[in-house]
Amino acid sequence: MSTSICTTCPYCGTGCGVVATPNDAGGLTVKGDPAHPANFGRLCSKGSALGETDTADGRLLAPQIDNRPASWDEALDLVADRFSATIAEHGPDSVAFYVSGQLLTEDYYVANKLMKGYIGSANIDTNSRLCMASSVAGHKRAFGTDTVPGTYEDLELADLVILTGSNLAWCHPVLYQRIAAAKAARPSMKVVVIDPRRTATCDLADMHLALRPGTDVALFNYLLAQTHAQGAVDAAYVSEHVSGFAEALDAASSTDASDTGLSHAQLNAFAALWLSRENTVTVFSQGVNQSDHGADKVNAILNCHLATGRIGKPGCGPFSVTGQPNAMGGREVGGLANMLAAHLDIENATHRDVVQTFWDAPTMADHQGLKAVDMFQAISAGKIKALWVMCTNPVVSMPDADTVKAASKNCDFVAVSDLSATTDTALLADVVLPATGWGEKDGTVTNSDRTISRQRALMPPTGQSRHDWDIISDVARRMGYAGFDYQTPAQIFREHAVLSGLAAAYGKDFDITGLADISDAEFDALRPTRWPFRANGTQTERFFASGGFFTANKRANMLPVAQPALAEQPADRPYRLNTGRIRDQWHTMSRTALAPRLNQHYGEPFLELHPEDALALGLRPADLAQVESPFGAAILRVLITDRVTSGTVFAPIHWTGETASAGRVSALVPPRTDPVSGQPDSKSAAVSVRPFAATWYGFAVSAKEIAPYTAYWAKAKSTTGWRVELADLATPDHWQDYARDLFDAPDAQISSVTDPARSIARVALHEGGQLIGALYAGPSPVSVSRNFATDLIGTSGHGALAGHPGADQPDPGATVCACFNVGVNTILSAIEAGQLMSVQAIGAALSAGTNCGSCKPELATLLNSAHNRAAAE
Ligand SMILES: Nc1nc2c(c(=O)[nH]1)N[C@H]1C(S)=C(S)[C@@H](COP(=O)(O)OP(=O)(O)OC[C@H]3O[C@@H](n4cnc5c(=O)[nH]c(N)nc54)[C@H](O)[C@@H]3O)O[C@H]1N2
Ligand SMILES: Nc1nc2c(c(=O)[nH]1)N[C@H]1C(S)=C(S)[C@@H](COP(=O)(O)OP(=O)(O)OC[C@H]3O[C@@H](n4cnc5c(=O)[nH]c(N)nc54)[C@H](O)[C@@H]3O)O[C@H]1N2
Ligand code: SF4
Ligand SMILES: [Mo]
Repeated sequence: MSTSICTTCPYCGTGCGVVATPNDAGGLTVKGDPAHPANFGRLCSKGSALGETDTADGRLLAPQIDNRPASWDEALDLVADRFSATIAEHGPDSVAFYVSGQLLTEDYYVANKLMKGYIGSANIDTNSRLCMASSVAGHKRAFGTDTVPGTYEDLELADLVILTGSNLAWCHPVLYQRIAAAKAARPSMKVVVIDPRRTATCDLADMHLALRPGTDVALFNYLLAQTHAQGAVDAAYVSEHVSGFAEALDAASSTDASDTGLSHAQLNAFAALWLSRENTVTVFSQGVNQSDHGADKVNAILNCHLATGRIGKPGCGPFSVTGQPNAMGGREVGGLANMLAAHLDIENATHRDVVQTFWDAPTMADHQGLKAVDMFQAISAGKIKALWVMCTNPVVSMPDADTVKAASKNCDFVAVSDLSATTDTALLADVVLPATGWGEKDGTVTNSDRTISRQRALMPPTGQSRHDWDIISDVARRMGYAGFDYQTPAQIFREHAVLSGLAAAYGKDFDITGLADISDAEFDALRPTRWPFRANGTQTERFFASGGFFTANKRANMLPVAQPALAEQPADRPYRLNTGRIRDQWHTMSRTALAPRLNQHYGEPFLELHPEDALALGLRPADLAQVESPFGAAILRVLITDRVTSGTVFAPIHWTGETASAGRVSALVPPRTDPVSGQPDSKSAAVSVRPFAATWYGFAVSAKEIAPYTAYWAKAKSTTGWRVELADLATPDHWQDYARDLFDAPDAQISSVTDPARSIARVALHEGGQLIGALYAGPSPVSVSRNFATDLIGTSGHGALAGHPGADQPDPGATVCACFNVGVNTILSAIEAGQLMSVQAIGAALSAGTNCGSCKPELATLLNSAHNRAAAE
């Protein structure tokens, strides 16, 4: 009998507790931890697939130098030597670390200590710059420190939940489910979704405000002005605890709410809800943060909560939800280039002294380092000559990604710590260091509501991989620095906890001194703990209900914020490109794409396009679109839908050079940032869209991975091998030869049906009586049943040339429920046949939606569309 181990999901900032049990097959059985306060046993589709993604597939097993295996000694010496030599010759600011909100707190702490205290530069920035920087800046301006005042429980206690710029149903599915359950139990609770796009989250909404993108300030300024006009300001709270009310109100009153594009009726109804419900939580995320005025958007929201005193009380507060599992922990250790450890300020000489003395550090960075976008520009310009990337894939995720790619290629020295050597970034590195991954590492992460949880090792490291904190400490020692003699994560955690006490003495919020002398055994057993957790044992659930802000006068600041003028779309790039996430993939897919069932929801990069725009552009369903901006280009499958408004398009961020020929959408995004936070605006690139002039389209299934060289391809791991979408600008002369080449199967037996005149070809390849590959090609997007063809691989391949199941085997269609692999056609026919009226009824009939529940919003949409159709008939 294997014992179960409690750990934490490595994906979103919800920070769900997971109970993992190694099974006899060498894998893991994963369940939600019923005792964890983030999820109380729930998991979403990504969390429930952790057992499948935790594989040695694709893992880098030993360090690599210039693409050849090397010993740890050689690799670490090289990193240490190149950093030391660069610093000696060009100074500390000629080197940089680019790190990640997916590092554990202990890894992050050591990286920050090495750069800021020993190398003496603040050129350490993190992918949280692309993610949370505007919220951090907004919090600091309003509260004096980067504090998230509320807790998850507030989402359930609220009478009104406003979700703005957040697709919670897909991005924080368990929080969405918690709200959905609370609303079901207490229907008087209302939900408003503010998003230019009609997302899956809208299924829970009593009101969806599809505001014109980039007009959140106008909307929240309107709300503030209305709050005042209707006499709903909490005068006592404002007079005791807030500065800047009059100026903020002035700015709000002179804002034109019509900028939002919403009708008077919508605006009034929104204000009426807000005014009628004292207990309000406003959840915000990337639709707010990723903007060239993201910090102002944040402060516009905070202003409304401060003016009404709706903060820090049960069921009340502004709530910035973190994206990555340890975005919050990264902020605690000061992983951003403009922060010091433990929420201390890098501009403050006293704070710097405190940290330098505590670290016994030889030096201390005395000015801010370069923020992510500036950092890669400095690399481009040759000012930064040595870069170490840890736990992030900037060649895919940074704006202006092609320039980042060129910069990474041309930089004198690049080291990458990752699980795999084939990420787009690792491919360009001089040295790739194999890090241990989830399931192998030990340490802590902090989620969106300040709860610190343990990630625990479930198995030994894969190959020769080592923990990030250990790799960093080893390089530090090789650079000749004392102070990195760490043996365990517990030791690092204790140091971090002691430092938090010094910060608390300087009036900071982050205080975990209650854990400062935790023993190794207690660290091992640590249960989820919310900070602050002070040495005297006191904990703070919620901040600021009765003031106590971390500013000099202890008052919060309301800020006058103005809606920037709305940008005109240039005539040659008339579409505004919004980018974001899909339900079953995590970022650059290095882990989620390992689980076939997570690849079935969407199998290739796509572009959501409004029907009117599609008509004007001559794009039909499933055509390919060529999308361009001055910074780059992408080829994406067109998904025609009125979820987006005319003039705007949406593309997911997940596809990379590994998974598609031209799917890196961040290559289209300009390197334009918020001047306050330095966060890039990833949601508003101006792009042109036109049909991609394919002469043929294809779909292939293959037992082994193939490397197509068509102008368009996208590949995904399937249950039987690989599935690949293809298209090209010239049609092959000989389909059989082409197929042999594509599948790299010179000796396979071939059967085919081809019609050269119409560019139609169906080719099946067998080896040893088994189907090893099939290619379906035609002059328009091929309508072969993807699941049917996939299932034939490894069988005799009967029916492969037909490309669809016989009459007795209906095509299940695209997968909606990833847990039970239930397709859209199966669900629609069950709705029709069984007259199912509710999501629960679908669950009872097909099990769909009964495990993780992530597909429930889609089931609801299918029900609605089926019932609308029935009503219309
Ligand atoms: N499945 C999945 N979940 C994830 C992740 C993942 O990769 N996959 N990543 C995690 C991470 S790191 C993060 S940061 C979070 C992000 O979580 P979210 O912020 O919820 O996700 P996004 O899809 O980036 O963007 C949210 C919404 O902002 C909207 N939006 C765009 N422009 C505007 C605007 O001007 N105003 C408003 N109000 N809305 C706008 C978009 O239409 C989009 O629906 O998700 C986390 N969870
Ligand atoms: N256009 C556009 N661009 C965006 C966004 C957007 O909405 N639109 N969102 C932005 C946001 S919010 C974020 S957070 C970023 C995310 O973007 P990235 O951080 O670039 O994406 P990931 O795929 O999560 O990269 C993590 C890498 O770390 C590796 N890894 C996993 N675990 C470990 C570990 O324990 N140690 C080490 N050393 N490596 C590990 C993985 O294999 C992977 O290569 O993307 C940003 N980019
Ligand atoms: S909501 Fe899903 S991805 Fe996020 S922590 Fe929970 S199980 Fe993991
Ligand atoms: Mo993020």
